[in-house]
Amino acid sequence: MDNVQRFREQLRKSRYVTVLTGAGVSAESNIPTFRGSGSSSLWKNHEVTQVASPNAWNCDPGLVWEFYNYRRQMMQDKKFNMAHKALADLEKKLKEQQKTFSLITQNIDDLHFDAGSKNVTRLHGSIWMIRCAKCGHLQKNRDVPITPAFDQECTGEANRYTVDDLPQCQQQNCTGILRPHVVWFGEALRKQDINQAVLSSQNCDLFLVIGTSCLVQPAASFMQLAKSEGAKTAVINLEETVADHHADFVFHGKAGEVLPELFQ
Ligand code: BJW
Ligand code: ZN
Repeated sequence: MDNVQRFREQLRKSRYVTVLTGAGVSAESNIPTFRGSGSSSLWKNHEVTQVASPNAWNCDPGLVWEFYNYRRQMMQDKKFNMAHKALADLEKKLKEQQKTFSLITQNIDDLHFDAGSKNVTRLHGSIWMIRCAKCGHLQKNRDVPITPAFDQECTGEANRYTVDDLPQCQQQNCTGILRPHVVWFGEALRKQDINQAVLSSQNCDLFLVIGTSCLVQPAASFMQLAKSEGAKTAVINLEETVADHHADFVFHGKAGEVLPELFQ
């Protein structure tokens, strides 16, 4: 039996499947990854991980908003791809068989939802939600530009925007500014999201790791957690990752091509 057949057999036997996805799943929708080939680690000469940080927010929230306004503009018309679709179809099929499917994603683009996935935990938030940096009030928002002030060409220039240019909280007596509802390095993930991810990692019998470099914690540790509780594990990635040598199955290739074949 070849590896694909062995995997399909494992999938058929499994009663609880948990999937962790990362930026690679959206790469075929033309959303750049953070690391690895084809990634864009620089934006206007700023390291992406430096602009997307609590420190940048404290120093120059206008620059951070210029970056997220650019990302929202870039993502607003992106469509889900064959990888998202294969995962949504798998969830539907397992549900019909009274089995359980959990999807944990590090992606902020919401494309899993667009493809029809239901049981999704967004570990790093959503680019289409904003929250008050002061009172925490959370809301959906798809405005592009985020305020009229951002309807101009990106420059990445420091201190270009003033507080008046930024989106303001509309809650009574709150003077806070609104920020993207995403998780930056050094920030805590939401407790309920971590709890959900831990539970579905511990309880599954098959754990799939798709399109993530497995370098960012705590997401990177969920596969080990699943494995330590007895789950079989599989890595699907374009390139080799640090998780490969811990996995029972490794498939190198584009998620949009590999997943439909594996889930046949
Ligand atoms: C394809 C493909 C195709 C391409 N098909 N594949 C323990 C030890 C050490 C450090 C820490 C620790 N615990 C916490 C930390 C600190 C930190 C961390 O992990 N640092 C590491 C770098 C070491 N973690 C945190 O700060 C987290 N907070 C936390 O844990 O709080 C408590 C705490 C804090 C501090 C210390 C201790 C505890 C928060 C992490 C937040 C991550 N935020 C970002 C930005 C989100 C917002 C935004 O987008 O603007 O999330 S960073 C970025 O990385 C983004 C991603 O979700 C995340 C993961 O990236 P991902 O998805 O893996 O993408 P890539 O680009 O890395 O990989 C893409 C992969 O796809 C590649 O492998 C390609 O080959 C592949 N690929 N095309 C299949 N077609
Ligand atoms: Zn507020």
